[in-house]
Amino acid sequence: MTSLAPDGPPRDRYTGLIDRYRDRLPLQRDTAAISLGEGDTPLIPLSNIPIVRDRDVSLYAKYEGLNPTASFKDRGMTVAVTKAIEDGSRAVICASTGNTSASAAAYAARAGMAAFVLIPEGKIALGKLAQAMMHGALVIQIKGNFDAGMALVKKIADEAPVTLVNSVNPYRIQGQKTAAFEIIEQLGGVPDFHCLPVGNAGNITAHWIGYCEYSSAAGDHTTAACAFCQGNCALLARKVVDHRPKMVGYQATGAAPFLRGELLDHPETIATAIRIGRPQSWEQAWSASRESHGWFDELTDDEILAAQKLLARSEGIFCEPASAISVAGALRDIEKGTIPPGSRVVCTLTGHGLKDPDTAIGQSTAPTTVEAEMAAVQRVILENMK
Ligand code: AN7
Repeated sequence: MTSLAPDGPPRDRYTGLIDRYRDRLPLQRDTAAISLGEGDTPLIPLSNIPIVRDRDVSLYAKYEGLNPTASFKDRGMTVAVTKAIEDGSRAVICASTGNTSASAAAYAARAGMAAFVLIPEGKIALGKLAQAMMHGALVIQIKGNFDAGMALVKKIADEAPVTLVNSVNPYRIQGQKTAAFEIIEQLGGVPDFHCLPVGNAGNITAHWIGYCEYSSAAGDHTTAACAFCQGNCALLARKVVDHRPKMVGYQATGAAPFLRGELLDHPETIATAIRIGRPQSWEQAWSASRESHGWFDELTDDEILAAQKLLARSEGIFCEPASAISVAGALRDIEKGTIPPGSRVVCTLTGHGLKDPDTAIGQSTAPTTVEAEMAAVQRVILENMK
C-alpha cells in the first residue's frame, strides 16, 4: 500500500518532508533530496493558560522552531535547494531578516553550493547571524532594511547564475505548505482558525495552499493509497477534512502593511524577523485572508514580548519574538470572542527562542551572583522564597 519506491526508506523512519510528501511536490521522482530531516514538528496542546480553559478553546502550538536550523524556513529550503540542484545551479542567494539566511546557508552547505546572503546591518538576531557565518555563507550586511536587500537580490538573480531562495521562489512555498498537511494529520481533522505571524507573507500563503490541496484531495478521494495517507487513508475516508481554517495573520504595529493597506518604507519592531514593510506575497496573502474569511490584526512590541514570556513560563515553550505574536493575537481574539468558545485553534511558532538570546536576556531578571558558599546560596534562596 505504500507509495514509496521499493528501495525507499522504511515507512516507520522519518527522513524529511520530501520523502514524506514527494507526490505532492514539484520534484522529479528520482532526484535525491537535500534534506536535514526537516518537518514532522510537534503540535503541542497549550492547556495552562487560564483564558484558553475558561473559553473551552483547544489551542495548539505547531513548534516549527524544532526544525534542523530552528525555523520553519527549512521546509521551503529543502525543496528550493533540491530543485536548484536538479536544475544544475551552483549557488543560492537571498535577502533575509535572519532565518532564511540561516536555512539557506545550511542547505547550501549540505548541497555543496555557494550561499550569498544579504542582511540588514545590526537588525538580525545573534543566533541567526552565527548560523549563516558558521555554515560558510558569504554574509553581506547592507546599510538598509530587508526590503532594500530583497530588491537587490532579485536584480542579481536576474542577471547572474545564482538561484534566488527567498519565498518568491515558488518551490519555497511548495515546501512550506507541508506544515498544513502535518497539522491535519496530527489533529485528525482541520483547525477552525490558523494563526501565524506575517512578515513577507510567504508562510500564510503556503499554509493556505496546503489546506486547500488537502481539502480538494479529500473531495476527490477515491483510491485506497494516496500521497497524503501513504496507505493509511482512514483520515480522508472518515471525511474529517470537511472545511478549511480561517487564516489569521498578525503583524507588529510598527511593521504592519496589511493593517495600513499599503506598503511601508520604514518598518520597525523588536521582532526583527518580521521587520518587513514590502511583503513579496502581498496579493497572495490578501487572497488567503479573503478566501478563508480570516483577518489581519496588529500587536505592539510589548504585547509580543509578554506572550513570549507567557509561553516560556507557563507552557515551557521558548520561541522567538516574531513567533510569539501568533499566540499573543490568538489569546486576544479568544478573549474578545472573535475566536469563539469551543474553537480548535493552531498557532505557528515559526522560530526557536535561542535564535535571539539578547531579547530573551533583556527581558529576564539577571542571575544573582554570590560566593561559592552554602550560607550565601541558602540566603539568596530563602530571600526569593518569601
Ligand atoms: C521567525 O528570514 O523573512 O510572512 O528573511 O523568521 O513567511 O515572511 C523571516 C520571516 C515569521 C514571517 N516568523 O514569515 C527571513 C524572513 C519568523 C520569521 C516570519 C519570519 P513570512
